[in-house]
Amino acid sequence: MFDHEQIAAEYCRDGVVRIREFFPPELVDEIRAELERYICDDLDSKPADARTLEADGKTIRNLWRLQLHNDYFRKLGQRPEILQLVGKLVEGEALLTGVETFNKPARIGSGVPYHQDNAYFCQSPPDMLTVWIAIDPVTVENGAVYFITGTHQQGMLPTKESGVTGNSIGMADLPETPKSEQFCATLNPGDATIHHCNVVHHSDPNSTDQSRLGLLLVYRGTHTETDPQLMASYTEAVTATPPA
Ligand SMILES: O=C(O)CCC(=O)C(=O)O
Repeated sequence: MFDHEQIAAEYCRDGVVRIREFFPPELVDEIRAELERYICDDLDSKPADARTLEADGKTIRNLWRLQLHNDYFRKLGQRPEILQLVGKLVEGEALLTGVETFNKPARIGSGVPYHQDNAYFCQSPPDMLTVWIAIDPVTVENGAVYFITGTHQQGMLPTKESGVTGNSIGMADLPETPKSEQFCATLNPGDATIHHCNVVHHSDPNSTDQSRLGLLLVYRGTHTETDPQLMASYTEAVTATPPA
């Protein structure tokens, strides 16, 4: 179904690869409907850290830990064809560790500061990645994710607390690569990117009338372990700025 060799080659070189039509339109519709149902029927009964709100205090910025709170999304993330592809990229057996959303709602969706995901995941070796699936169209204007290709080969760069709710740890120094030279992941619904946990990326606020909903499936190789030093920095940052 997926061209594993081509995807792996691009992922290894750039730290990010775009895959068109990762999910068919019917599945995108089904995911949207289940997210709406979950928010409407289930979310109130979940712990506060099952979601992060935007600055208005009511609009959802992120849903977290859907793999624990919702059978549909756990099963989706454990589809054999995805585990097989991801296993090749994490160089081992793929383990689903997170299912979440970055909703980026129209007009009030907030930005995400420059970061490397492993500042949050804290894994060694860094054989961990995110499959980011577009549910809405993703455009330059509504807040596409920008990646600095090749930065996954630089190891962990210095971090600092960001003060951003839902993205508490960012990079200490802003990268020099201008946005015009970064990879802007514009996507149609059903398209996806897969990015390495050390590739530097960020996204802008959404100032348009079009929502930019993304569903994220996060995996690590079963062989990775938590790095105590990374975890100490992350714990300080998330304690200073909790997700909820
Ligand atoms: O969806 C976004 O705007 C940011 C996503 C992100 O930071 C991530 O996938 O790690």
